[in-house]
Amino acid sequence: MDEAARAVLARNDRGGYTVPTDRLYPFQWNWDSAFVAMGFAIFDIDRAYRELERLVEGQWDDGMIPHIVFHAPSDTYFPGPEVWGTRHRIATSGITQPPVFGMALRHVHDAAVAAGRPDAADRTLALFQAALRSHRWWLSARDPHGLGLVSILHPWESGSDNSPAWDEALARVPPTTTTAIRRKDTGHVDPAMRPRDEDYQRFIHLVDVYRDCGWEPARQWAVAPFKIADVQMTGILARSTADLIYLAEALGLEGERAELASMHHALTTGLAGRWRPDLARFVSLDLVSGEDVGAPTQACFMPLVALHVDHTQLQAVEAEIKRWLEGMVVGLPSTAPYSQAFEPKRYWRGPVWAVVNWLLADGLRMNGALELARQIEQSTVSAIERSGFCEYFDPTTGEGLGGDAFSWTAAAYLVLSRRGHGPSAQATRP
Ligand code: 9WN
Repeated sequence: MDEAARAVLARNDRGGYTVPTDRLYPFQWNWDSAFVAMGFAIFDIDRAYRELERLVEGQWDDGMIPHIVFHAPSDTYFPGPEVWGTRHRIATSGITQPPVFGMALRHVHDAAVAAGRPDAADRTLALFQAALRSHRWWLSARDPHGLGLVSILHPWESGSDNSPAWDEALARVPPTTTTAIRRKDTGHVDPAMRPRDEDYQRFIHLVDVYRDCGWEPARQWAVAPFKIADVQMTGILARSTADLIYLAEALGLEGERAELASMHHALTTGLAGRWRPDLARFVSLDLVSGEDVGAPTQACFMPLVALHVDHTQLQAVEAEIKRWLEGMVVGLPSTAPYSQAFEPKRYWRGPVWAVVNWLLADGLRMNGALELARQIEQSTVSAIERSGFCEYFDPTTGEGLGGDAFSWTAAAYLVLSRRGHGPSAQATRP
């Protein structure tokens, strides 16, 4: 399996960057590449750095790291560069994705130092500067009012595209578009598993609106019909900020360390305020309606990757997660099985993603819930061993679904199959 996982990464390598899978996703995706870099770090540190370096080729002058970098043309994906109409020196999308980058950089750096690589400090430093610029962008562009929570302006930014968490907010977005919609995804995989046409109309409506703003953050913020202060995004950003603090210390960058520490304080304070004891989870905030996002999805537990919760919170979260795991062949479902929105095969409305489990297990581990963390990691590894390196899994059957030979599933296998033994099994993170 280990060799097969490496073979998946080799097969999806397009020259220093890795596509998530052939044809369905033929470009470089932001958070996919961060996970992939951590997978590469296990057996090829140079290639791990390359993955992040190639992603940063797409970084905008304002600091944003886009969600897709279109390094080479392909006609098997919609929407392509012509729809985004951005003006970076190489073609990119105009939105971003969860900033796992900082976490990945720390992981790659630690592997490089452990291997005694002489280029570790220089390569880490260049990527650290890119990561810091992107975190500054997050705070200024996506938290202009200082809530300590960063917002998504498009469901694609969340990485959990048609999660029930966005249903109410997305329903307010008109389904009209000036761009002709020519979906390619439903030609590659079963349409019953993918977002519906109506979802795509709203997704593209948002792209039209932001393109008309010239992709200028303040204008987008002012007119955005979809604006959610997201606990998953904020949790991941806060976690990556902690990992950048660790790197600033390792690199002897005191000014940067202090700046990151103040970002970290703001984000963890913002996140802590989103805990809802009656629900035993964290909730996002819809900034258009002013209301909590009540849908029970995996995002509600993601703050654990960044926060040290108290004993009562941890007990409540563990009990809630165990409730979601009841009767499932593989957990954690991306939507609670008791929810009316639960669909075990449809994109982000129930299926299990290996990389989500990777983050959640990390968060549980960091908070001392080692047994539950191990259970989630081992069930992920077993699901992959049974069904292969597919995009995601049906939690009720363990069936592998979506694209196959999927890069981040291979990376998750490489990392998670090594957990449970040795020092990495302990609560290690900042
Ligand atoms: C849109 C590549 C990406 C993942 C996302 C996942 C899916 C794209 C799509 O595929 O999104 O970005 O077209 O469906 O939802 O998390 O990064 O694997």
